[in-house]
Amino acid sequence: MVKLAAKCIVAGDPAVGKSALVQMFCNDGAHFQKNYTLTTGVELLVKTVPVPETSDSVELFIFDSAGMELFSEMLDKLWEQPNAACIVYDVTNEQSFNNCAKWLEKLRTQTSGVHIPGVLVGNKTDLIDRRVVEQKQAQEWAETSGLEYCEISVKEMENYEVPFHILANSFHQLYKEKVEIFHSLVNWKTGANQATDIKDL
Ligand SMILES: Nc1nc2c(ncn2[C@@H]2O[C@H](COP(=O)(O)OP(=O)(O)OP(=O)(O)O)[C@@H](O)[C@H]2O)c(=O)[nH]1
Ligand SMILES: [Mg+2]
Repeated sequence: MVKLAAKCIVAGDPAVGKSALVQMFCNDGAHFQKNYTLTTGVELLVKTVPVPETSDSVELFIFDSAGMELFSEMLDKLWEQPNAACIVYDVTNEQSFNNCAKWLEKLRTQTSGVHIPGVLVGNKTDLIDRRVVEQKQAQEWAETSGLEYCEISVKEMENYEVPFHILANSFHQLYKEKVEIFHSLVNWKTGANQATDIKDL
């Protein structure tokens, strides 16, 4: 049984539903934040996510960040060295989708080129008549940007767990790959030593 810990940044424009999503996920669907309370810095929430078909788990340290520029400029220090990223937009707000590129860029400056698992989340799918960002368009952008993609409605409690499960699974997968590389290096080194011993006989 392995217990991993990952720092997960939640980013995106103001009022797209980041805090509503994080609260809903961490409260196991117990509460939907109907009123908008602007986040002015970062709120840290912690939740352990089990990895399917294993006895392993990932403890997610979720950093729910302010979307408003005035506050988001102060986030650099808090965003240092993330292990996973969740970029949220509102499917009824085109600007919030276009700005995802800016959020991704901001996140990438924190990872110094190291690949981290990321997911693009289209929220508020319950507002069917007001939708302006099509799924296909967002999915294509996510793919070309190296992100997973999902659509959710926090209000309707639809798929609100999916982004964090995707991130936990991807983080766990990366961990397994690193362990395999480590084992193959150890085996290679042991094999190389044995070959040297035989040669020395
Ligand atoms: N219709 C609908 N409204 C939602 C949904 N998710 C969140 N909201 C509403 O959107 C508003 C903004 O939500 P927040 O979670 O506070 O937004 P935020 O992204 O954290 O905003 P900042 O903290 O300013 O960056 C609130 O009134 C929420 O109730 C959803 O799935 N559907
Ligand atoms: Mg917020």
